[in-house]
Amino acid sequence: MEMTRREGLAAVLALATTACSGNYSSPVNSVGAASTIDSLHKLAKAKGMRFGSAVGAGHSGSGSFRNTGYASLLKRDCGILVAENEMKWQSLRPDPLSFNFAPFDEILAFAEKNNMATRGHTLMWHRPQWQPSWLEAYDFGTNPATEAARLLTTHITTVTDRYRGRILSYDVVNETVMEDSTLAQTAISRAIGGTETLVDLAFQTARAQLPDAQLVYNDYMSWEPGNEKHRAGVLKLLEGFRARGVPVDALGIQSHIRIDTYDPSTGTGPRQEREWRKFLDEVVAMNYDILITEFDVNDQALPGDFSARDRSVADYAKAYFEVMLDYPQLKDVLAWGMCDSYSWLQEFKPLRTDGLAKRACPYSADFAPKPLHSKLAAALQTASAR
Ligand code: 9MR
Repeated sequence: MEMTRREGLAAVLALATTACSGNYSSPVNSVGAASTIDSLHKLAKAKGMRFGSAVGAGHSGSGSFRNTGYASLLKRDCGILVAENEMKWQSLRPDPLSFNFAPFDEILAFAEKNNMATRGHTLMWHRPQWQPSWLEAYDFGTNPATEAARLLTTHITTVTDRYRGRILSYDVVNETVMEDSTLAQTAISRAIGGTETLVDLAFQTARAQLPDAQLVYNDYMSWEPGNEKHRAGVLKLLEGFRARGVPVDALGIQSHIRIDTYDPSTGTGPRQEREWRKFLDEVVAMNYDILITEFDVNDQALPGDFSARDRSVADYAKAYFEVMLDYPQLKDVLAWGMCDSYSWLQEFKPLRTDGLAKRACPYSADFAPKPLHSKLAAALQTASAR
């Protein structure tokens, strides 16, 4: 994506601002020259944490390890990666019998070559629209519960066997709680006799395979108004896991935080900080660890001006990280992409009404670090060690 003149100017201004604060001391137009930009992973590591990002296995013009400019950002800032799509059933399972491992294998090879860890996302994204179409249309036969269990456990054992010792943290189940707090239903959950039965079996199978791995339930309940029922549903699911003795170690908090409405008094968007802390308190009181698995900032409602927008996005994120980093149970922070150009949010409706691109990630289209990058660095620098 080409940078407009206005965006170029904003990048230069942003650089001037951050250069004054002493964080950046070299030109940022060339990734290679920007060697003095703080490494977010290095800052995280000093606190006993890790910083990372999603990455793809697509062509060299996408958010892929094949994109040399993008790969440079990953090498600078990340100690852990996650495949944006390549481990999902949609990518891994073209049909009921085969596995297409090649794209994910390439991501893992890139991570290992660069001494980065890799997370597994996800062994079951439990929403009908995100299942492969063959699975939603599948004929489970005369013993549907048995066939559903066989399909699920075969999938989980095959994947975890293949990556044994190389992937130590999995989003075993992703998004099974609906925004109205009920549990999602799919063809496979109906066949097996209910959503709880399905997700419990997923975690039990993963634990039997990997006694020492971190098993995560991952979801997008967030701190903005409107998430109350979603949060309540997630708490109920987590309570149920504990009551039934299901082996779940952590809650993955996706952290797609969003500025849906613009509040001129704060210059950013509304959030329910008190309620959000209460939610996190309840999660950790049940002895779950927490992770930030998919961080980005949807700036959809902010006025268009780039430099003001970048500051608002960064301020909103700073407020979020101030809360999150208060919890010593948080050790891993992963962004859902490092560069605006390749963010899923560019396609996610509603788009901005002014037609401009969203500025959701730590780096702009030309790989220049934005205020979001320096605020993340500052947040990690002031975090307590864990
Ligand atoms: O960013 C991902 C996008 O490229 C895919 O088209 C989409 C469907 O597979 O999934 C997006 O990633 C999602 C993640 O896997 C789960 N949480 C929400 C993410 C954004 O939709």
